[in-house]
Amino acid sequence: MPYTLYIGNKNYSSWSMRPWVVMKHFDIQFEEKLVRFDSFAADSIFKQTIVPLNQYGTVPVLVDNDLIVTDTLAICEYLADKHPDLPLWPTNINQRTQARILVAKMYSGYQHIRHHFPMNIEASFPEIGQIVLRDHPEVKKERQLLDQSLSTALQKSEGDYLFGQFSIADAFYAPMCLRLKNFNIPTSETLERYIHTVCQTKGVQDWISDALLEKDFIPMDEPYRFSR
Ligand SMILES: N[C@@H](CCC(=O)N[C@@H](CS)C(=O)NCC(=O)O)C(=O)O
Repeated sequence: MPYTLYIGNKNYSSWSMRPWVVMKHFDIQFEEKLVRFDSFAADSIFKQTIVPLNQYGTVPVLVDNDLIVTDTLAICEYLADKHPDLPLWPTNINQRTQARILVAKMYSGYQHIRHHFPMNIEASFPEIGQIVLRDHPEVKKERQLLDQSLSTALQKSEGDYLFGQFSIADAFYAPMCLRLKNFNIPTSETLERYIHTVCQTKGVQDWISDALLEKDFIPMDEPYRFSR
């Protein structure tokens, strides 16, 4: 039986995007169950559907027969364990360690960028990007750190992705690339090229196409406007 992956709205759910893109990219078959973000209240359809699977009430959730795997990183690690024949992580141990460091940084850091630049694939907010960078030095600082850390990996890479071929690390940074693009955040040339590469990657393109078809306005995910 193939896996089942529970995800949220593709336009907004950056965490859902990551394992979905990994599975698409590596051609791991799965059934997708999209649970709309009607609200995050206890009686919402979203929570009523997700909480029985995941006590934390968040997506993504991966179901593999009787095993339920919650949390993006645990899902990606589980898939890597289940498919040792596929290079979900770089095969070289030094690169794999560097990839895990970047993933850990994405997982626990960049709070200010994540707060000010929520993922919203179908929208474009260049003015807000400028205002936030002007008024929030902490965002500017994170932007520099992000650019520096990705550029360092890209300059050493023997391919177009962070560690040569596409890996979990690139999937983790894909929503970040979309945030930088949609808020028109200035980047180094190296990072700009990488953003372009990531956006052209098959799984990422498929996710973006689906997100653009959604046309679903979720007010709680739209701090900068009242309608599409
Ligand atoms: N650390 C969790 C975070 C997941 C997460 O926050 N997902 C959001 C959607 S992108 C969610 O389900 N939020 C529901 C809520 O906050 O109640 C993971 O990586 O899976």
